[in-house]
Parts: sequence; C-alpha cells; structure tokens
Amino acid sequence: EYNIVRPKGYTVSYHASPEMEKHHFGQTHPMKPWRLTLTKSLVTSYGMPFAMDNYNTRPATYEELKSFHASDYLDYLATAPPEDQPRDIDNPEKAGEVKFNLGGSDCPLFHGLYDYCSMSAGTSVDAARKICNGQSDIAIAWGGGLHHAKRSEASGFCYINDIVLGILQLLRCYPRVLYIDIDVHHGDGVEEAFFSTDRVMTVSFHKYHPDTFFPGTGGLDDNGPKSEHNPGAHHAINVPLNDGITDEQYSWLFESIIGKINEHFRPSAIALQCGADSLAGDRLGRFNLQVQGHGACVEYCKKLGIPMIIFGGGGYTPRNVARAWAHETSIAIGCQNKIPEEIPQHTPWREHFIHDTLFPTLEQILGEPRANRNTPKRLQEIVQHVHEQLRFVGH
Ligand code: TV1
Ligand code: CA
Ligand code: ZN
Repeated sequence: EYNIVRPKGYTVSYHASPEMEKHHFGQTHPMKPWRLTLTKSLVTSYGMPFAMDNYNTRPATYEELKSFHASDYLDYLATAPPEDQPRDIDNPEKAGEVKFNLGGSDCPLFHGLYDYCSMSAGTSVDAARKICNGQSDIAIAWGGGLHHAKRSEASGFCYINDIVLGILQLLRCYPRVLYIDIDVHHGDGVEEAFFSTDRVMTVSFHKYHPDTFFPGTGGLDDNGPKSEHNPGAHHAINVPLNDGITDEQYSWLFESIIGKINEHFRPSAIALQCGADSLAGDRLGRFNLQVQGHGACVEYCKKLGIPMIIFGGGGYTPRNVARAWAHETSIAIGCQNKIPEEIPQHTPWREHFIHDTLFPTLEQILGEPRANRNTPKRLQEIVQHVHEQLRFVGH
C-alpha cells in the first residue's frame, strides 16, 4: 500500500530466525531478543519485505562455529546446564564456578542458549554467503552483531562472535574487508580477532572511559600491533567519545573518517555493526543520537557502492531499536522517502512506540537532552589522529 518496490539494479536480503527471538536472558537483563520481533513487525507493516529477499535462516553448524571458536568452549556452551536448575549441592566447590565467563550476570546460562547462539550466527554466516556468491548486494542480519565474544570466552551479553564468522566467510572471496562498528560499546572481540592481518581494518565509534564504561578498551592510540613488522599495524581505528554526542557531530566524524579510510584502504566489502544503544534514551547508552543520525551512517556506507552486510548489536530500549533498524532497512532498500513518518495504524504492538512517529524529537525521547561532553577541538584531534594513521595504510 506504500508502493514499496524492489530496488533497480541491486538486491537486498533480510536474514532472520524467528525462533531466536523467543529466548530470554532473564527478567531484569537488558538484552531482550524480542526487540527483533518488534523490528520485524515495523518492517512488515511498512511493506518492506516486498522489496527484499527474505530468508528464515538455519542455525550455524558446530563446524561453522569452530572456524573461530575453540571446541572446549563450544562443548561447554552446548552442555552447561541452565542456571535455574539446582546446582550440585554435593559438590559445593563447583557451586559458584564460572567457566569461560559463562554464568555470570552479563552472560547467563539460560534455557536454549546454544540454539540462540547458533541461530544468531546462522543469520550472519548466511548473509555473508549471499554477499560472496553475488546473490545479494546488501544483506541484513539484525540478529547478529555480537561483537564482544572471544575465541574461548563469552563477554558483554555475547557468546558467539557471528561478525567474525561472517568476515571470515567474506575473506574467502574478497581481498579486503572494512569493519565499522557504531554500537556505543567498543567492538573489542572483532578488533582482537583480526589484530594481526592487513586484510581487515576495524573501526569502532564508542563511549570511552577506561574505568567506568564497558569494556574500557578502544582508546585513540589503540591502532593494532605496535611492531611495524606486523601486517596488522595501523589497521585498528578507534574513535573514543564522551557522553551526549549529537547527530551533527557524529555524522561529521563518521563521514570524515570513513571517507578517508575508503580512499586509503579501498575495501572490497563492508561489515557494518549497527548497535542501536548509541541512540538517545537507550537504557545503557550515553549519546544524544537520533534515528536520523544513526541512519545517516548506513546511508553513507551504502553510497560507497561496495557489497555490505548490516548487523544488529546492542540496543536496550526496544521501541528505539525497532525504529532505527526499520528506518535502516528502508535506507538499504532505498525507500526511506516513500514511507510515512507515522507508525502505521495496523502495526502489531503499536502501543509500544509511545510516540507514533519513526523520528521522535530529542525532547520527546528524553525530556531534557543529556549534556554534550564532546568539544569541537577534541573531535578535530580525533580526525587528525586517524588521518595520520592512514598515511601508513595502502598506496
Ligand atoms: C543482569 C541484570 C545483567 C541487569 C547487566 C550494563 C545486567 C547490566 C543488568 C550491564 C545491567 C554491562 C559490565 C561489570 C563487567 C560488567 C550486544 C566488571 C543496567 C553488544 C555489554 C555491556 C554491551 C556489559 C553489549 C556491561 C553490546 N553494562 N543490568 N552490564 N563487570 N558489563 O560493565 O556492546 O551492546 O546494567
Ligand atoms: Ca562501537
Ligand atoms: Zn553496546
């Protein structure tokens, strides 16, 4: 009814696993897989599925997970009992044991954990395969983007690093992959996985404070191995930010930095993590970004005309996550100017949106905007530092 048609000359694919969305981390845990259902509901009520190839993806196989993760970690992930089962009372030494960082409050052992993880990874691996074999130009995997997971360790709500699995897949057919991460947290797991290669450049924009904000890494001078003999040197870029950054400042930073990286590194594919916890009003985030500014990053990447996977990630106020990811789906399709701002009347769970627009104002979201602690001078310094790093890259 909104006349949403397939884009001419390119294909967008949407990869999701509806079973994944039914899992629960626990009552008070910030990560709510149900936000993916709310996103799909908005995408569908705008008629966007007509313009995309829609895939219900399969879970990733054990062999696929093993392309990055260690088998002892995967085996424990597959077999560890859910936490609400009674612990072994005959063996008090084992009662509070945490292995591989599994079972703490950030990374609980919940029912169906292994299924949830392999489904999230399946969406990202399938998205990467569609890009590789040329069946898709932009592949969307909102269920992925879990950037903190390590080879043998869960971290920050992430168990399987689906992004690393997706990039490994892309590296089979593309010489260079650019990873961009706009989640409010540092993309430490992806950075670490590709630390020693010059075939992947990682760029993360995030709130940075070494003592008070997770994970505490990703300072301006963290640019990869310090040895010039290591090919990975200068191939990690970090953009550490303070509370309250606005759309205007963020877009300027993003375009100055990604534009320059594109010239020097000349990526053959892009992996873009779109964590929505960088939006204003997020339960864990600290920025003043609006749906428009967050989406402008996706639009800028799309205009580079390079095959791209778009991942989800963080995002802890579900109505804002759904707005941003629905808007970004429309940008991928190229129908962002055809869909009305008003949330369609027939949208399931429409009452969750409170304000009935895709683009609520900062005042609607927050009442009082958060103080902006990013000075123009500091942002200039960051861009300057990144440009200096890039003198060592490419050509
Ligand atoms: C259970 C219940 C867990 C309530 C966790 C916020 C909770 C947090 C909870 C929380 C919370 C974090 C740390 C401290 C490390 C710990 C998907 C020394 C209200 C990609 C992960 C953030 C972000 C982890 C993930 C962080 C992503 N913040 N309430 N936990 N320990 N963990 O600070 O990047 O978005 O907060
Ligand atoms: Ca980030
Ligand atoms: Zn995050």
